[in-house]
Amino acid sequence: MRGKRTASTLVAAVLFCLCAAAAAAPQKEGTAAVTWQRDKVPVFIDCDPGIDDTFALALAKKSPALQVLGIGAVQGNVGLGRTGANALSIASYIGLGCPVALGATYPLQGVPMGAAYAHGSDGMGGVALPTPDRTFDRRPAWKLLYDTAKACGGQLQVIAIGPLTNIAKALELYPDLKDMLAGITVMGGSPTGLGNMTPSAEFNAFNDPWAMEAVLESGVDITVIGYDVTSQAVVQGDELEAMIGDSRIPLLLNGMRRTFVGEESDSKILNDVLAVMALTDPQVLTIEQGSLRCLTGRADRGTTVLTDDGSPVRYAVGLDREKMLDVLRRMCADYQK
Ligand SMILES: [Ca+2]
Repeated sequence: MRGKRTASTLVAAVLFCLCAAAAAAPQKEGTAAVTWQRDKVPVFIDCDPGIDDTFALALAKKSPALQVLGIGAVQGNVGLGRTGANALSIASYIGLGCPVALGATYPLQGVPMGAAYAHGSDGMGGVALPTPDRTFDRRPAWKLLYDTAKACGGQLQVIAIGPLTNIAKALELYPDLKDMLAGITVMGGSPTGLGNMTPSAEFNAFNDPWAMEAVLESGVDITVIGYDVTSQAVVQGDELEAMIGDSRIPLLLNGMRRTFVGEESDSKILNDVLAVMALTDPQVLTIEQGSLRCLTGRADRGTTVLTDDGSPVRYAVGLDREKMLDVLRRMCADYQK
């Protein structure tokens, strides 16, 4: 039960932050075109919320360096019906007024491999999200990505924190897209071979290794934040409670203890926040250059390997956890203003 309480604490903390944001900022119409502020880096976030996706979206919203212009949802942690609904609710609650579009229901091959064991059957650990203030954008996620990239004149950065199906589809459907993107930062794979789905395969890469390989070989400027590094992004429940430090937390916790499903750990790994920090707070990560491929065989599905024959990518090799916590503390403080 202790693990349940701690995991709930993390979700509660984010929802507390979201409540504060919702109270502070009026909601926007989500399907309207968003004007890009030229002093910010325009980003498109493709996600499968997901508890750590929620942290990543919240961090991107609060970063003064970024402007989120579009969000795509993809099957992943749970099915698209839930990841999409979660993305829409989270976006509207934190005041991200950009379009939110539904993407792939299936990986490029085979059937979805979910992670309800880690995120609950609803992807959010049983937390009741608020009713969104808008509907989904009518375009599929890959079309929204393409249109957003065209509008940004080569400046758009993609942050991909779910299986890469939507991104691979976009690159295949729109061959000129690769020349319109400034870069893609991927939370996925594991260059040194530490897995969380198999001994050597990370979840997003395992879910759709065909899409992962297509993105790695796309020719776009790729940065990979793999599980061998994100697995160090552990946040203890008491650390997050200290970040929040508000008396409203116990009330939220009480509500969620009744509904939370899963988690038997005192801590949570916030994999996805590092893909945002790679753009906003690069001092958090140590990055090297190399060449990475994603294997798609029956026995090695989703295993990423450093090779000499792939396209060049940057990939994370180290994390400064204290600096990561500093960024999260700053984010939480911003949501309480
Ligand atoms: Ca994710």
